Amino acid sequence: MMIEVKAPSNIAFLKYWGKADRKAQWPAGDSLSMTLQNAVTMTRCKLISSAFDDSNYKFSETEIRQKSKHSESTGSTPPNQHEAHSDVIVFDGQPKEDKKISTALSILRRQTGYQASLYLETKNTFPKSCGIASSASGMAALVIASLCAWTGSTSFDDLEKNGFTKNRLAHLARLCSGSAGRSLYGGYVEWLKKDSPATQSITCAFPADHWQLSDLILLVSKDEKSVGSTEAHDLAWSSPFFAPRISYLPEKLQLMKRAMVARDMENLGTLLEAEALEMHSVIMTATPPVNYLTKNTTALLSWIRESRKAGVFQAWFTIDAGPNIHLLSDMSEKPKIIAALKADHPDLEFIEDQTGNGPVINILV
Ligand code: 2P0
Repeated sequence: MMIEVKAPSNIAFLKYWGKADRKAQWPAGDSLSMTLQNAVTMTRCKLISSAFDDSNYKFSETEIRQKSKHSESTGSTPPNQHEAHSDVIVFDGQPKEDKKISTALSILRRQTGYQASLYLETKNTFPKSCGIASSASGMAALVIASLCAWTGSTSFDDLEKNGFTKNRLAHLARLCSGSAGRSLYGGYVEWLKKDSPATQSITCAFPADHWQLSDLILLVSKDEKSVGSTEAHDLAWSSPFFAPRISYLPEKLQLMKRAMVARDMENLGTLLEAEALEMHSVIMTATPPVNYLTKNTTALLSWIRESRKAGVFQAWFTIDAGPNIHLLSDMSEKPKIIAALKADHPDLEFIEDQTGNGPVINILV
């Protein structure tokens, strides 16, 4: 049986930046995100119960001989108790060695005890390095798909009966990549630091139907990041702005949630822009400093503020750890923003997204 999981990415309103404990994936502060609808990773997964039953993948003669010996020696051992793994990872149609995926599978095996080898085929609906967190959707999809295969589950109800609630899955995803923990739920999701790694929490703060927002993702640059997020997280502590930021985060979270309760876009938008610029100030004043914003990014930020002031549209920006811009607004503003983008920036590519409902599991026959 093959399972297909569609897991969304998310855009942080309040940013997870810096870790209090790297090994435990305990964040330095609280974060809040909006789950996306269209930017998803699709991952197909099934158990490889023996070397010979996977018609999608051709092993070399040597591998077959080795695996055949292994199968004989383990005799009637059920697939989930095999100790040696020979996972097959296919990315965009090509078999691939992926360090992030194999590290994540090691974490999952250590945390859950499941050992069986997996066939995993994965692709994204959005281009790489476009300002959408592919590790968030990718790791969320990987966790759900692997646990479905290992436990024989075909739905979230099944997973729960087998001991894997959404909450447990969210924490497993967090261990693979922090922001992925927030992609287990739809709507708006908060990840609270609390007092210890064991008490940190990930929960849905508002469902998607509380407030549907448009997110137009402006593709300023498709270049690979020079410094990855995991590495840049570690530099946060060296910025003089990091300590004051951390002390103010709980209050900022409350201000954002109050604006969301009132569905007050202007208030939320003002907070979103200040938050994104604050995170980038920390990043740019770290030792060594990192610069994710390009001159095209800053030119567009000015254009957004000028257009808003001139009453062309009402939209506010946020930016993750890269040069691309997420433009958030009420759904009713979207046509005006697209018209202005086409008029003033005809060559700028953008992706249309909005508040999403969270991951789904399908059975493929
Ligand atoms: C976030 N970002 O809250 C922030 C805002 C980027 C900017 O979480 O090391 O890929 O895998 O836990 O989750 C990017 O960091 O880092 C991130 P790891 P992750 O979405």
